[in-house]
Amino acid sequence: MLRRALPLLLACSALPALAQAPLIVRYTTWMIVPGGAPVEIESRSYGAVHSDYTYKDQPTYSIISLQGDLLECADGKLGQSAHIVPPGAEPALLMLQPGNNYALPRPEGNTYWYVATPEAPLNTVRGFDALYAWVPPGMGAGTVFCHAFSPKEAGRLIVSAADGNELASLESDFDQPEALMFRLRATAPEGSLIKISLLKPQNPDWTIDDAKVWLGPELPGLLARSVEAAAGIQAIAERVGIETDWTPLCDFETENPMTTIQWSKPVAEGAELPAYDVGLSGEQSFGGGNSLRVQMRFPENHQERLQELKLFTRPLPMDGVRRVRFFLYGDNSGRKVIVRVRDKSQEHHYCTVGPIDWTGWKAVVADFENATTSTSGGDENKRIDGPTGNVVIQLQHTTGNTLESVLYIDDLSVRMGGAQ
Ligand SMILES: [Ca+2]
Ligand SMILES: [Ca+2]
Ligand SMILES: [Ca+2]
Repeated sequence: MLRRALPLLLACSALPALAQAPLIVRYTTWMIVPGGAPVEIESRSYGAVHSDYTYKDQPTYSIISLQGDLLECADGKLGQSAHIVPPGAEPALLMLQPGNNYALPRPEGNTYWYVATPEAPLNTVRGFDALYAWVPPGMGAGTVFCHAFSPKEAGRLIVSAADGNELASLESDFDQPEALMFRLRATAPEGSLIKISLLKPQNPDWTIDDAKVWLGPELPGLLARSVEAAAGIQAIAERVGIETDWTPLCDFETENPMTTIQWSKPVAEGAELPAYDVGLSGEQSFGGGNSLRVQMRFPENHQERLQELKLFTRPLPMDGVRRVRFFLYGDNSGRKVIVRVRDKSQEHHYCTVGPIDWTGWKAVVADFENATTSTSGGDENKRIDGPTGNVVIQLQHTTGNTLESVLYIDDLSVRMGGAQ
């Protein structure tokens, strides 16, 4: 027993020491910091570290309440440290804007978080040993993104379990954003912590410098410097409107919920193409061992400018849906994804998600609350009324897209709780 526990204890005791070095951030980076606790922000000029160029950008630091009100805006001086105290007792957002120069924020205490969402990535310099994220209950996997846009600047991205065991890693130049997918070895009812490291690449031709890091939209986009602070991510995520309680609808393990599959434009009787083949498959999966495989094929002389393959689920339990989420294994085909929900009154709600411009697993989120959506028919109350509804995944082919696609869909869930 002791022999098994000892390496774990040692691994854990080594973590806080590593976590103390201040992170270097650049451009615009957001944090959440406790109210009333001072934050020391060191400003470092790019020119002091690199001999090739000097930037005159002066730093600006803003404190914004969790409700979005600007509380304080401080102009820093390049090369000098600033001392900022968020007013009040409530946690607040800290927007760091060192421009092309560097900021090294050091909040007092351990309980603070870096924002790392697709919209507000963490802009790091020279990587980091350990940042901790929280994987909500019910999620057995997730994605971490990195983009080190400059050539030759690269990194080794590693995701580990909280005990230090590596789950996934990827060394790349990250010239384009790339996702690293990880699978947890075990899930817990209260969710799981993971450790993310961005280290110097092993390839001797590469270095580590600028890199944007963010979490896939299936994870609360917050990173902590300590395990203790990571344990508080759920509570703070909910306060800033990051939803952590999704309702799973289909896992595509044993049942194919797509009961109707059709083209938007009629295909001539007996025509060989366009054709589709849709069914459960073990070739790829996000959660579990299976997913829904969707193959579509078009003739070379395809005449229709637009054709859509529409996949209708059977009626699924839902009411007051605000968001629909599923995982899509993309093929970079450029086909557009539209998510429709048909509510109990036959009101159709449409949300265009965008083109499939990625390869591999990625969360697709149709935000019926905030994104531009349209409705037609039904009771016209613009609410996705239950007790059941059908999710329709529409894959739009346009002239110029590749003629053949194989996509995979997994883990469909909804976020409910709409008004009324
Ligand atoms: Ca690069
Ligand atoms: Ca599955
Ligand atoms: Ca309705």
